Formats: sequence, C-alpha cells, structure tokens
Amino acid sequence: MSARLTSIDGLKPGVVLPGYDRDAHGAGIVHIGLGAFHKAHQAVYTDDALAARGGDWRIIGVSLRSTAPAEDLTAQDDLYTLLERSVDGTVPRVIGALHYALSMQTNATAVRAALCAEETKIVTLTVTEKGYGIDRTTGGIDRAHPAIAADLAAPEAPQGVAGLLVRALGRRRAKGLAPFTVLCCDNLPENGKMVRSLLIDHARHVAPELVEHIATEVAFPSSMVDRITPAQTPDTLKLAEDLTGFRDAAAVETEAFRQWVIEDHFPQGRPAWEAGGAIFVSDVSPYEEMKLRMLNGAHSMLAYSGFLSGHGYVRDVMRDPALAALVGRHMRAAAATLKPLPGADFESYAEALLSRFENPHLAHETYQIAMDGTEKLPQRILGPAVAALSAGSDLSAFAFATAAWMRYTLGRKDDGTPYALRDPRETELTDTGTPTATALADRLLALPGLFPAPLRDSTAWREAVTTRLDRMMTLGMRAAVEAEAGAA
Ligand code: CS2
Repeated sequence: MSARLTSIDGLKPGVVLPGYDRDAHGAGIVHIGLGAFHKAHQAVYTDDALAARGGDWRIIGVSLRSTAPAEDLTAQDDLYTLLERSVDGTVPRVIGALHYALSMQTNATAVRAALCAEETKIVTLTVTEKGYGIDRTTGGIDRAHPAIAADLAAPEAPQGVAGLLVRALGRRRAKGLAPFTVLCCDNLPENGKMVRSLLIDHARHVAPELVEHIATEVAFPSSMVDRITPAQTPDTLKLAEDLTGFRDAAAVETEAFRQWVIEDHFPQGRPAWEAGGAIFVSDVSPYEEMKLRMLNGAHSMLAYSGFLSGHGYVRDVMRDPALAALVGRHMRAAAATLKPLPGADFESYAEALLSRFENPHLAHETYQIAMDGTEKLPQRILGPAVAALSAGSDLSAFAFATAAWMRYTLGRKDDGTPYALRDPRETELTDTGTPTATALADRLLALPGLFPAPLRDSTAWREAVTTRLDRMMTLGMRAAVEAEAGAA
C-alpha cells in the first residue's frame, strides 16, 4: 500500500504542485465549512493567488459538525489532492493553501481564537443554504434553527455561524481590532446582504450594542461561486492514489471549469484571487441570478425528475433524450427571466452548462442535488417562476420542476422503493397517506414561507403544477417526462 500524503516530495510526475513556499505564508482567512466545495473552489483560487502574488493569506479551515475533514487534513500536513476531470483527462494537483484545519466539535476554543486573531482579515463561508439559520421571510434569524437556538441560549459559547461571527466581531471590537470581512460563498441570492442581515438580527438578540458596528463597519461582499463538485467516493481516493502515488483521505474530484464573481469590497485587503481567474465587479446580483436560475435551477429540476426516472448521475440524465430536452428547455425559460447582463450571452452560457452536465467523468449524484429542496427551490425555481408569471410567459418549465419536487417529497420511487428526503423541513413535508395530486400540491403550496404569494394566489400556476403532478403520480415519472418533452 502507498504511503500517506504528508508532503509534496516524491509525488508522481505530472502532479501540479503549490507554486510557492508554504511556510513563508501565514494565515489571513478563516474558512467555515471545510467540505469538498471549498477545497475545489476558494482554496484553489487562494493557491493561485499565493503563487502569483504571495501574502499571508493561507486558510484556517473549520468544520462545524463532522470531525473527519479536519482530522484527515491534519494527518496530511493540510495537503490534499484535487482531481480536475474533463474529457481531456484528469489533472492531479496538490493544494497547499490550507494552513491548518480545525473541528468545531473537538476544538471550539481554537476556532473562536482564530476568529479573534489580528491576522484574520477575511472569514469565508460555505455552510450550505440550510447552515445559516436564516428566516427567508424576514431575512432575520430563524429561532427554530438548532444552531441559532443554541447560540441564543449560550451566546458566549457559540456553535453556529451567526453566533460565532457575532461573538468574534464583538471581541475584536473590544480589543480594538478591525473587523474581518465576511465573504459568503453559498448558492444564495445576494448572499452578502443575507448574511449581513442575519448577523445584525442575531446581534439584536445577544449583543444589541454591536448592531450599529456590524451594520456600518463590517463588509459583506456578495459572491457568485461555481464549480460542480461531487461528493468524494472510494473511486476518488483510488484515482488520487493512482495518479500521485500517495494515499489521500482528503482528495476531491471536480470539473475543469470554475468561476468566481466577487464584489470588490475588502477593507482589510484580500488575496489576489484574480490570479486564479476570479472576476471582481461592483454588483454581483445579475451573475448570481444567471447562475442560480440557469445552472442550479436546471440541476434541481433534473435531480428530482432524473432520480425518479431511475438515473443515479447527472451524466445519465443527459444521455436520456427526453430529459436532456427538458434540461435545455429549463435553461431557456430561466434565461428569459433574466435582465440582460453586458458581456454575458445566455445562449452560449446554456450550451456550456449542457456540456458540463454531460461530463462523463463526473459522478455527480442526482440524489445529492435533490437534498434540501425547501432551501434551494426559492432562488432556483420559484423566483424565476414569479418573474415568468408577471411577464405573462409560459410557466411550463418551472411548473414541471416544482411538480417533480412535490412528487419527490413522497419519499418513494414509482416502484415503491423508499428513500430519505434529506431536507430540514422533512417532517412538515412528509405525507403518510396516499394523497391526490391536488391535495399534495395544495398542502405544499401552503407551507409557511416557501411559495411566494404571487404563486400561491395564481390559479394558472396551481393548475400548471397540479396537472403535471397528477401525471407523475398516476402514470409514473418516466411517462410524465416523455409527455412533457413531447409537448415542449
Ligand atoms: C448543485 C450545486 O447540489 C446542488 O444543489 O446544484 O452544488 C452545483 O453543483 C454548484 O452550485 C455548481 O457550482
């Protein structure tokens, strides 16, 4: 068996190495959410920035819930292999941008200390949509969210994002240190503003004297992030070992494409992420909208309809002519809801997305994307549906995607095989009986805080969704997909 990766010495030829002396650079960033996406995205841009322009910008990675990500990295001197997979082959690369990794479960004190350290200039976040505890209706905290509830009860020993950041900002201010910049890298619209209003509201409850400080002194640039990164599998580890000659428990596989569009508002400075191709703009929202509606919207649609049609991976969905046609239709419908974005051609963007989805080397599970639907639907499907409704456009694509999600909430495939919903609102979604399409659609459309009022109040929308859901429930997803594609 090969030795474990612990240094960059002895790697097989062809492995791309950090282009800088790791020990010469200190940490400047604390990243919360040490999952595959961070390792395939922000850490790579930081690796490029360090190679191009140096600086003390290495990353202290924090895992909030699980301990394995930090333990695996710590055992490897915080090095890991990134496999960039495309039709041209796989490029193995060892990333050196992580300085050290911490787990909140086993080392909360060190996490809180890192957030209060003078060197920490930026806190980046990838905790997934559900990780924040945002009440999407008010923009403030969701008191029922487990981490928010815990942090309200014990503000001095916070566990969640809002609690950790508010406490650290308070400590920094008391010590006379400048606040860090908070950079959200999750797939949420206007994600900087969202996190800002979350922290302000949390402070209102636990430290009202900080509200003004957070509102006026802390920068929350928004950012649009993009890189399709499937969850790690045993095949990822095997391929990493084959290509590098070393075992790596933290290896990640991803596609060759990556994009990062960021609002350039970093009062304490930032790495030269443009060296890795990041684009700095003054308003990121049109980019976010394009990506959330076209890429993520199509992803969610194909995840529900594809999973229930028996396709395990996105690439399989794309090989199914009826579904592939619906993916294309969805992207076009989403593009039609967007304001023009100078420099962006939505048609070529859609074409590029289709070929990224087709990537035969990426084992991207439909079940992975199907997770957390109630957190994803609003920005991906329902927002553009409202836009289409008010423009008087065809609602078919969004109604189909919504019906597929509704069908998915039943938690069993057409042949009766059960699966776990994996959604924070799972209990509310679960229907133990055998409802009709109308009953199911009515119940889900009425879920508090999910469907925007224009959709709830529209008969056209309700009918468009219910007709499709009925077809899915009575004829099965496969037949519903064929019928939809035939009509499209
Ligand atoms: C996906 C995203 O799992 C999901 O919900 O839609 O993770 C998607 O792969 C990324 O946003 C691509 O940048």
